[in-house]
Amino acid sequence: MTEFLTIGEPIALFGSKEVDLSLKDATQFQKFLAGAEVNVAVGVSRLGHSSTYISQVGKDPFGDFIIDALKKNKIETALVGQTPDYWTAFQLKDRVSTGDPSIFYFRKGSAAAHFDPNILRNIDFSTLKFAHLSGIFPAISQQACQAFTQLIELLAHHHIPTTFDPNLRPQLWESTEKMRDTLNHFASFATIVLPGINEGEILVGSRDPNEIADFYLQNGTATQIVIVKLGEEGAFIKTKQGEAYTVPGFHVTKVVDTVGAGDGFAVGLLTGLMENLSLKEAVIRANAVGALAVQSAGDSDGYPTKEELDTFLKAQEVVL
Ligand code: KDG
Repeated sequence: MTEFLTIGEPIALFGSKEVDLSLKDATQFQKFLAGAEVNVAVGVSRLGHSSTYISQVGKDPFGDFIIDALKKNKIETALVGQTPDYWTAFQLKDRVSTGDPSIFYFRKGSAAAHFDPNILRNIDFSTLKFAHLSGIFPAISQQACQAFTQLIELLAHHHIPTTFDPNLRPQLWESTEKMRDTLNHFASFATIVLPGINEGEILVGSRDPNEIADFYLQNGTATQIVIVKLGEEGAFIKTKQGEAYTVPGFHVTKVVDTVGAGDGFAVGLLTGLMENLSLKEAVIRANAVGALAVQSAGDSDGYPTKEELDTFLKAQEVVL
């Protein structure tokens, strides 16, 4: 009985504490909860909305750590299976003074990749206001991709609006063409499509936000809104009704870690819409959560509580 639902692969993340040292040489790591979709569940829950996460972890210390972390973040774990047959995924991330960190995954054949589709039978759709989907889960295995398709059908059947973040992970796909065709197909079922500008270039073949938006608005009968994430520049929004505008982002002076900003954007947007903010206000909140996210080391550690968000917006002289 929650307002929000997402499905994904959770990952135990070991973030290096040593700035500008390669993963080969780093010796000091801090453990975090990670995974694009779980990040969104954490942020949604932190802003006071009940949230369900669907996945499967191993019966191993990382799996226990993840279930514990979900519970600490008040996320419903009834639909997180735990299997003794496969390991939970983990990843290493270095710490850089500028740009994006490098990430090394240990996830092939993971417990989530062997997701048990029977878990989907126990979803309670009755109180759901939104579901968030990303292009990572269908990329991790054929089995996950089939379950993802099944979930999309169930969500459509229950008329649950969905956001879709392509979240390109080329290393998980057999080819760029397969990635592009599959993700554009899944995007066509989403109410709101959330590509980043660089992802748009790969998926649509254009860096023009308007052209990217037009592609997705024409691609899917379900798609009502496309929001192209422009990083620090903010976001370009276009609706099926033909409304189009850019909402500028917030300037951040000290970036600690860029990973998790896109998921933070989804957090702000989804919670804003669940609280009946206008689309423009929800995107301002999305930019704010994205800006707060990059100021902390873990993926989701910078996501704000309602109070922290209000303080940030007040300091920026924004009233929502
Ligand atoms: O968006 C953040 C993710 O990149 C990170 O948490 C790990 O899910 C992950 C992935 O596949 O990259």
